[in-house]
Amino acid sequence: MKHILFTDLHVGLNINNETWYNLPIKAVEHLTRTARRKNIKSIIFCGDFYHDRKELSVKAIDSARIICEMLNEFKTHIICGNHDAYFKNTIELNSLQTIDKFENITIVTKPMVAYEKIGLCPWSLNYRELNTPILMGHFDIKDFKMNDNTSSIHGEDIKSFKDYKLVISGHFHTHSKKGNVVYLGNMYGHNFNDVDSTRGYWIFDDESLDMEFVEFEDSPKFIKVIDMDFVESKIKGNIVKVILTKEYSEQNIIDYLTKLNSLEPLEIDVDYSRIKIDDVQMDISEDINISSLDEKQIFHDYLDKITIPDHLKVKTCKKIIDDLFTSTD
Ligand SMILES: [Mn+2]
Repeated sequence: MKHILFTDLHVGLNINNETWYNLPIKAVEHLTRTARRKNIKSIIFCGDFYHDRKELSVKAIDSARIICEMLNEFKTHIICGNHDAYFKNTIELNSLQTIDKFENITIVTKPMVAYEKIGLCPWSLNYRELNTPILMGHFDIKDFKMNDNTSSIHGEDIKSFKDYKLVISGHFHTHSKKGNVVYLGNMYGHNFNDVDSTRGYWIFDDESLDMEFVEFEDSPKFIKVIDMDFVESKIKGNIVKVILTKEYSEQNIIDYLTKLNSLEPLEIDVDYSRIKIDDVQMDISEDINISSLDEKQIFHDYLDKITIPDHLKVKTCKKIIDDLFTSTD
């Protein structure tokens, strides 16, 4: 039998932004279309349906309703993840109660067996009683990739799962595989830890244990642009972080950002903090006694020797220095 597997929707992520409410809806539209086309009857979700553990916005609840109405066309299991639970170490109080009213959707808040061979286990509960060849859940296992840059250092040992033929998990958002354990990876990147990576969902055959990846392309990508070096086709609809490492004139930066904006990114964020200002070599002969110089004069000399950005005037800078000295007199 075939199933569609997906995980970590995090409905309600980036609470004030319409795109982020539409994204999980578009993602589920995509996978339900695939299920219909391939005549797949079962959908299993591996945890973290909602994003915020403490409170849900009206918009998040409404997005969840739209998503569940689509999933209800199939036999769907939604496993409770850590983000769905109010407390860290127990899922007793969880937000999935808001979607526990659809005829064909089973909310998994206790370990259970589905289709005779698949054990389903929510966050923080004991899976060991599930004597099935396949185990799915929301597990915290050591030494797996958490995102594109870091791996988990805490969590359970992979050896605890050795009795299962295959373990499939949500929780870490980057896809990875080690031994008999597979982390699915989420449907779309959530932040700049997810730069340039491919995201989507899986078609799983519970007899052959084959997993086929289906990319969900219709999501904003996180793109980093260093200085002014960018590929025009990568900007549209994406979240762009421009990291400036060199000095540019104000006009230069305005022209550049206007050009970038005309390519219709979803968001642009400019990081000015990494601009390198060249070390200034003061040419002071050894026989000058600095302490004898006027402090104001030292600043003026300094300003004469350095190259300041085009949009600043040396004269204005000197005036500011003078004013500072006057005000502290
Ligand atoms: Mn998650």
